[in-house]
Amino acid sequence: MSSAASNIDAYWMPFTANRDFKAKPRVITGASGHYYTTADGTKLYDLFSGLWTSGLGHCHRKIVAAVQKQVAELDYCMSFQVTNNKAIELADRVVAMAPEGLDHCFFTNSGSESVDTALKIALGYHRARGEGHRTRLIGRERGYHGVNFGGMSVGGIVPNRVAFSANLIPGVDHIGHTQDLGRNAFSRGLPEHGAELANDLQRLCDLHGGSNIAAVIVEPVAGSTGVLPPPVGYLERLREICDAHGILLIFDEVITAFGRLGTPFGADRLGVTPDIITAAKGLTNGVIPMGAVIVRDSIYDAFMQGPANMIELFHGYTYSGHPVAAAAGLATLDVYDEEGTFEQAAALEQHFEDLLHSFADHKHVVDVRNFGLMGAIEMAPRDGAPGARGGETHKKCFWEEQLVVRNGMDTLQFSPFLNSNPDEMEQAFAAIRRVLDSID
Ligand code: PXG
Repeated sequence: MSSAASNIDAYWMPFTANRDFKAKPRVITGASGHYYTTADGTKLYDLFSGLWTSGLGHCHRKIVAAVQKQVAELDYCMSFQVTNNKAIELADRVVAMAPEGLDHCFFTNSGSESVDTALKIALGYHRARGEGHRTRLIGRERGYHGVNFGGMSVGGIVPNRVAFSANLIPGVDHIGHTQDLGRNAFSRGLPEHGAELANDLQRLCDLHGGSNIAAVIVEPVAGSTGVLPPPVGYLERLREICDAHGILLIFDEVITAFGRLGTPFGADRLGVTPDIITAAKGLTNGVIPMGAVIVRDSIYDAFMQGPANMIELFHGYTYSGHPVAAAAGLATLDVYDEEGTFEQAAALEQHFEDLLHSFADHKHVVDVRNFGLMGAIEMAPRDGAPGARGGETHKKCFWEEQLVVRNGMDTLQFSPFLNSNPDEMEQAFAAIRRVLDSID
């Protein structure tokens, strides 16, 4: 059966209004560089670089070639008890790029799996050190850490949690989010006010006893909730409180790793080093699903005790370190190096910031936020119809301007390619202005 004749109803789409979507589907059939194509040959500019994934553009020749070669050479091998050469090589490359002291890498297949793995490693680490009473996990309101039970529980996106509220994992608490429109609206880069919001972690230490807390997980720049860069001094304060109480600090860098902030990791750009980093997306440029958890030596070493013939961490996935994914990862890291991608991203930042902030005086806009190549334009919701304005913008951009823009409710989110062409970026924002001017 040709794809045109397929019954779209069979496909239950993730994080999508299925009925609304299926009434007029937006189906991509091809991609090259900075553009998608649809079945009728329409080219669309991708202003979200996949889903924060594909900073190098789509179907990069070198990554495609590496995947094709690998799949014909070693398609798969057991991931437990034996391994493959590409996984070993990639782990070594990843830790070489990671902040100093984070020297071990565990592979997963997604951001959600990276987060749940990191939480389990944090709990296991304390237990191995004889501090098994440290069981509490702390997340942050509006945080997004994927959709598995651990990540959903430490996450703070309300609609993702409400249906499962009785089944969230126990022993989790949240610090407050950092958005403060009153003081920080239209900040360029890191907002000036709000370092003190990190003291909310001290409040939870006072409440539970810091010695009962295993780990704190935050996105260094919150992405999914609509791009909330940390206030100046905020992450430093979190680090201090964690150190004072022996709590592990986990940075969920599923979005911010691999160049999105112009540096290998967000930790590099922000000058604060966590104990564990979770990553995915840009690790393979989105070409093959893969995630990674990068940990401090002391964490790995804590597990490497007891009889050497025993498994130290009872955790792993059939596809951990999959050779084809690892080959995609190796090629992606090569291209980042060869093309100077992170420097390209850093050089684009100012122009991106100026384009975003040119919307500051638009009648629908209540805030503009940006850091690195992450940006958001927050619009006021329509009376009685939250999300309608954002949804209409997404659809109009797609159908009338051949532009893919992501909205979370009424906030437009932007994840330009790390190697964007400034003219194309300008044209894309000109198209967004036409759309915003045309809607109520
Ligand atoms: N952590 C963070 C910080 C993420 O951004 C995940 C974990 C989960 O990754 P997986 O691979 O399991 O989806 C993510 C994923 C958005 C958006 O609109 C972002 C994500 C997912 C869906 C939507 O910004 N990021």
